[in-house]
Amino acid sequence: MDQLLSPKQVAEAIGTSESSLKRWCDLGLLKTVKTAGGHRRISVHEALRFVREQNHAVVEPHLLSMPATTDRRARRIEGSAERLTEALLADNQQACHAIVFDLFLAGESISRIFDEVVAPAFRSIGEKWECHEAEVYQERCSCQIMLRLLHDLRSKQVPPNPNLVALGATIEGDQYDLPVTMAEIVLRSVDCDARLLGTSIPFDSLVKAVQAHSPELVWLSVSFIADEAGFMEGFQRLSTAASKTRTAIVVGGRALTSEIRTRLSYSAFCDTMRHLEEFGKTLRRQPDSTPKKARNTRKNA
Ligand code: B12
Repeated sequence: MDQLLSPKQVAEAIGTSESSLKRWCDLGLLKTVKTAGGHRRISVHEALRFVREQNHAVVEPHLLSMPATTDRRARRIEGSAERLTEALLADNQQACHAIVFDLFLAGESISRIFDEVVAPAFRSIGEKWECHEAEVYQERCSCQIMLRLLHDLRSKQVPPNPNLVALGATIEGDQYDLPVTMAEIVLRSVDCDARLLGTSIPFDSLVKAVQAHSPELVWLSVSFIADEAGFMEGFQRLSTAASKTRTAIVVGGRALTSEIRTRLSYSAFCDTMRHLEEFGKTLRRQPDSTPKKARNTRKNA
């Protein structure tokens, strides 16, 4: 269950007075719940949402269950990818958390943090590995650190609305779990109940998941294609199943070259997490009564 804080604790976390905080609660800027004794309480998710949206400084991050800030530069996107690369290669989990969570607290969109900080850091680790400047164990260890960080970030998000279900996966043979996990978090940031099924899932099993859950959306992250012909056939089966359940298919990932894409049938291709965020927002705008019908026209990007 989400941890609950008193108005005094939230006020201390952001360096303001308890009376100001209570006034913001009265104005409805912060949602509160009441204890059995009638006292107001604020969930950590809600406090974080407020801090991000209202651009409040956080002076005592630990009160919001956040890692301590390392330095003020960490609140800017510029230079963060380089700092993250260093911290990952040095196996410094604490510094990695601070870099990402500082940007999160500063109100940066999750998609921007992923596209402009995390992805470039891994690109740079890939280049260093290629030039023998980084060891394989450092690359693997960096993935582990980032996965833990992503799970932590996900746990800090406001729980999404359960009416808009999205399922995500990578296909059989594709072990790249960072981008597919990032997509889950990005979709949850736009109030989509995104659930990552996992990595390396055969198409036939994905078809069964679509039939069983009838999700609004399926996202696939494609970083590696082992067998192109098999991929094409499997994708076609998924696409057929998705059109029956009126499920949109969103694809992305480094292995989807423009040549491969022209032969696939999907609802949207996204180059970046930012594109996915924008696409996710449009799903929310569909009328509730006919959430899937309106998106039933498929177009290739
Ligand atoms: C980590 C890693 C691995 C790990 C992954 C482990 C894990 N748990 O995820 C493992 C060990 C599997 C691996 C294996 C290999 N790897 Co590797 N790997 C990487 C590395 C360093 C990072 C990948 C990553 O996660 N990046 C972070 C993500 C978030 O960034 P991204 O993929 O660019 O995603 C962004 C966009 O593409 C987009 N996006 C991606 N997916 C989706 C999905 C949706 C829905 C949307 C909207 C958007 C979207 O948004 C993201 C954020 O902007 C890359 C370097 C690089 N350039 O990325 C090499 C890299 C991809 N690997 C490479 C190689 C060579 C290999 C191996 C062949 C090595 C080997 N000899 O065994 C094997 C291939 C095995 C295989 N079957 O795939 C090369 C590929 C070169 C090429 N020309 O294809 C790279 C580029 C390294 C290099 N510089 O040489 N690798």
